[in-house]
Amino acid sequence: MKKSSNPQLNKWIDEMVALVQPDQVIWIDGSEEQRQDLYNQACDSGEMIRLNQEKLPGCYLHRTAVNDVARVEDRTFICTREKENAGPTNNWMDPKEAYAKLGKLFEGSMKGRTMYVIPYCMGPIGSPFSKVGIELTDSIYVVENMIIMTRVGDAVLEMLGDSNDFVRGLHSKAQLDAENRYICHFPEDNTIWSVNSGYGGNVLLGKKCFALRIASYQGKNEGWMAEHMLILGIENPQGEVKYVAAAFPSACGKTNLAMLIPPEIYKKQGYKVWTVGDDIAWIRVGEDGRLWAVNPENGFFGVAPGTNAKSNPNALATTRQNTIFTNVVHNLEDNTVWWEGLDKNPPKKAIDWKGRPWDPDTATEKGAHPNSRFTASASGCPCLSKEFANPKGVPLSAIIFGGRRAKTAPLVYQARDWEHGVFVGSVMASETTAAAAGAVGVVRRDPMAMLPFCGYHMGDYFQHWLEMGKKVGDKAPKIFNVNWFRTDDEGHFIWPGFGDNMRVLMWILARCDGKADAVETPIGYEPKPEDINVEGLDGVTTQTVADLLTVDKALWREDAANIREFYGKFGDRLPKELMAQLDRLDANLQE
Ligand code: GTP
Ligand code: SPV
Ligand code: MN
Repeated sequence: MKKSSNPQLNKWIDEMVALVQPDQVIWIDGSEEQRQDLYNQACDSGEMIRLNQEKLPGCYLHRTAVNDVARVEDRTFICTREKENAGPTNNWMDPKEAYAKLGKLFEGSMKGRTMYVIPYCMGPIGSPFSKVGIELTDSIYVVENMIIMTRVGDAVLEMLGDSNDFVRGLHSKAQLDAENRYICHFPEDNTIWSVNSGYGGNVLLGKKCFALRIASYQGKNEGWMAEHMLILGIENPQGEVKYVAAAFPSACGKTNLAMLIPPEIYKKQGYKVWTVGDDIAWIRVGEDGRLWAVNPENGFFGVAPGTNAKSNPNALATTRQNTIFTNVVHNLEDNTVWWEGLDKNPPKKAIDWKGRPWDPDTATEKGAHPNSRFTASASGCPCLSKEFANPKGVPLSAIIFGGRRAKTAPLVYQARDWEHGVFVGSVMASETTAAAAGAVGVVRRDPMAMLPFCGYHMGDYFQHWLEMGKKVGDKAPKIFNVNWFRTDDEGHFIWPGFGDNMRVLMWILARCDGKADAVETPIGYEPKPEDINVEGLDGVTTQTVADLLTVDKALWREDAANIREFYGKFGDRLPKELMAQLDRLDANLQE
């Protein structure tokens, strides 16, 4: 059974085996043979369904338990020894109590089951910036997802060698008991324990648990940043590529922006967009003193509904091979998949995400869960950047924040400088989505889109942002805020979004190059409406853009009051620079 020559790793695995008591232990070696063998087993047991291999080669369908379809923020804990260090925005549990409580739930939870040992690497294998994790799990679904989302297998063990520097992740589906579902992080022990769930964000421990919650803590201590950001490159007709990173909350458009196809007016000039990442960025100061971003993942765990040949042809193409679909509609007519917003032809013979026969003509419920997802390999993405696996990453020209705001936030504005930009990120607000369990459409503060993912005190996190800015000085990326989601009185989105977001990116890049003007407003710099190109848009004019850029002072005053209340939570751990920024906003709004 023992396959590693790393004594610390072996010792930990022995302890975990004694706790969960599996019938056998299998090490994931990264071979295609083992991967196929596990798919076969999962299809035999019914855990996965093999889809039409002519239309969707290498593709599978999985349905989770109906009460286990999204991240569970109220059951997610940061277990620091001092409560204060988890901060006011995280749930906290004493590590001793958490180990004891979850230990009971883990005890014997793998009896009669196989435990898989997944050695995985976040970032390209061998890069000094990459980090190793080991996930122990009793779920083949988790194994197959981790194989797509990360780099796994023997090569990772080789990279780890005898080092003790790896994140210890333990996951068991246990009984999938929602009442005893816990996702606990022990940043001071490099450890993650997740029990009683089988849903992506709760169980693919390399993703949100490690690459954001644990890594944000590591980054603070080691002088780098782990952020909930997409990374994309925009190539101009001369072949020069500029990179931007953007932080939007869950289900607010990162995958879509990362895979954007430029509108015709830009395409014909020769502009191209390249995807480096769609969810997570690890950001460091490079040798040239600029900020460089790496995508630590190796695949995309994307929202299925709304993905179609018009909104996101690149994402759709990415999912046509070697993809696991979770909680979408099973199209029995040709053994493929369907979801709301794929096309206007829902299958007549189908099974819904709950596993029940589903007829689009009589159905009263959606066929696919709003948070149904695809797990697709980056290698299948037609617009994958050639820098995707560059261990140095890509240099950032701009950082963009954004969320879903029906009113208040304008289409785009620029922060006056880094410090103001940190303020803009820290006061981000967005309507909640189906990516997390709980109410949908409620506006909440979600600083830097990291509210559910920051592994330490959010006040210290803001301070870390300020310090990173000091390190890069005038080489810092310019900071912007966008909102694709303003609505009219009937609740329809005004801005066309998707590929047309390129029009806003073009102003952002022009600002970075010092080639575009701006208008100073109480909240920051805005474009002149005529500087957002609307050529070729149907029904959207420069006047529409002007409307999307309005700053309603009354609404903003309400927002500022709400920000002050939010800031109050952080007490003396809120950097004074941010309070000064808020005072300045208040003053600007009184004028
Ligand atoms: P996570 O994977 O949860 O982190 O989500 P994400 O930020 O990658 O969001 P994604 O790109 O998957 O988009 C989520 C939803 O927002 C989908 O239903 C999209 O169709 C919709 N969406 C994305 N971009 C736009 C846009 O520009 N305008 C509008 N109106 N909707 C958008
Ligand atoms: C998100 O919710 O931001 C996601 C999906 O990217 S999950 O991996 O479930 O967190
Ligand atoms: Mn995400």
